[in-house]
Amino acid sequence: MIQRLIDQGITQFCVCPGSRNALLIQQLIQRGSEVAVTYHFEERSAAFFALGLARSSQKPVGILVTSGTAAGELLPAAMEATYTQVPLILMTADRPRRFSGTNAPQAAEQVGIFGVYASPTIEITEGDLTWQLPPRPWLKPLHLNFYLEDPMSGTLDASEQKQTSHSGIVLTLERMDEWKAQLDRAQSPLAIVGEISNTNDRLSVEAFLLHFNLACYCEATSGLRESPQLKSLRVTDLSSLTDFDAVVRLGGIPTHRVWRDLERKWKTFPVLSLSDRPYLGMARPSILLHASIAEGVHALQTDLLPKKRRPPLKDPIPEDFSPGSERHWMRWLSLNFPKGSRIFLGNSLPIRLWDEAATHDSRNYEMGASRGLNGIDGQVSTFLGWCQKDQHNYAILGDLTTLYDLAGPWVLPSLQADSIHLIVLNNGGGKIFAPMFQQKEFINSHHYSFEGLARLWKLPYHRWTTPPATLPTQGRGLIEIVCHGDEA
Ligand SMILES: Cc1ncc(C[n+]2csc(CCOP(=O)(O)OP(=O)(O)O)c2C)c(N)n1
Repeated sequence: MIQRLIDQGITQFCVCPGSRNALLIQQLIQRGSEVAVTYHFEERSAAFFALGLARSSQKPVGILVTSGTAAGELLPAAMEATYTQVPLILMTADRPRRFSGTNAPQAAEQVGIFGVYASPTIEITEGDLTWQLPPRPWLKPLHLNFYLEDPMSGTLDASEQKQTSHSGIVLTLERMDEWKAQLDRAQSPLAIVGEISNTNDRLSVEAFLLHFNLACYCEATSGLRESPQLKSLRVTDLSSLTDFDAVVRLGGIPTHRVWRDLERKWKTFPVLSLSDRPYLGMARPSILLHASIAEGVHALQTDLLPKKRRPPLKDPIPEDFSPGSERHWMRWLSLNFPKGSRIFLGNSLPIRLWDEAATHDSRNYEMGASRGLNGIDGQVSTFLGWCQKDQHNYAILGDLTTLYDLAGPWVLPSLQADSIHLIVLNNGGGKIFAPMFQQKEFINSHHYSFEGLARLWKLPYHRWTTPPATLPTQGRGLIEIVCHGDEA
């Protein structure tokens, strides 16, 4: 696909790495000096950079981004390019067509996303060589949407490759018999609890899990991760599902990698979801009961028989992560925030590492995150909007995530909340990619410090390389934690 663009005279590219567009990036890297590539992490400014480059070189420039909100970030430059007829090629990676409408992780509706500010989307399936760029001049930017398989999931069989829509079923409360029947048939189901935003739903889910003796993995945003009542049912290690024979998803789409692995690796597992959002979260067969969570669990409880209680599972979370590692910091933070704090988790490693390493002691934290499309954009601003007066508010964010929203703290003087801290886990780049992609281009490594950013926004600055005696609880501040990144 990249060669096809080169053959048609496109040799300048601006690239913002993600896992979805990895295959195309690897192809660009392999082309060496045949192509001129710049690497960025912030899609909106990368697109404007591409605009300037195209204007000065008078040649088309491809801007390649990953799926989700990354694609949406190209819109302002596309608008400008439309009215000035600058030749931009908006290249968005996407999950394969069968994920359309599912809200599986990072799956958004990208066809036509730029509306009137791009020509109709050219949809390209992996390996498809039948498409052509239209002849120039282009009246509007071109939009190429590439459907790419998950590079981490191995090869697909032919029928999966051809599938153009998901194979799931969405039921309402009145027609939930098949859902119940499948849960009844399972001997040893595992519940995975994703985001649940209100207390009433949380209490209903907790009662439901207890009533059915369901082994459960509760993510931070479920509000049940530390529930003392669920202690004997809690599963903390999902590296294998061999102890289970079905998955019940309650609440939002889970963050844990195992959810994606259900797509292929564990594809024979029945998956039953109950959520107040109408999304299956996967393309393979599964059943979603789309209902208010409290009503859904109530309806299930009246009909089903409890499962046999499993033997209590050992809590395998070690307490002794290597000092300086990100997990070590997560654990330390989780033990040192004042009880009842509001904690916002950034969308890269922080949300995953919290689930892996934070204490399970009940400290009544209110957890926040943006898991609709898992973007790293706008995280500082979303956190600041979410802060509450008379509460301790903390965000834990990756370094690129923080840099993405440099202008976010502008709003600070308008906020009433007194206690606001931005905690930046500075591991020198997008280290979430380090285990998957060896090439340095994916990481966007840097050696920047956040001291200047704190000064710009008049925030007291703390730089930690080892845990301090106390964690600030009053006032506002930016805390830069310098971590190894060896844990990614
Ligand atoms: C808007 C947007 N662009 C790109 C991505 C793909 N992406 C996911 S994580 C990540 C790197 C984030 O780096 P950093 O904030 O430093 O966190 P770390 O990976 O080190 O935890 C990127 C680019 C995304 N999720 N959202």
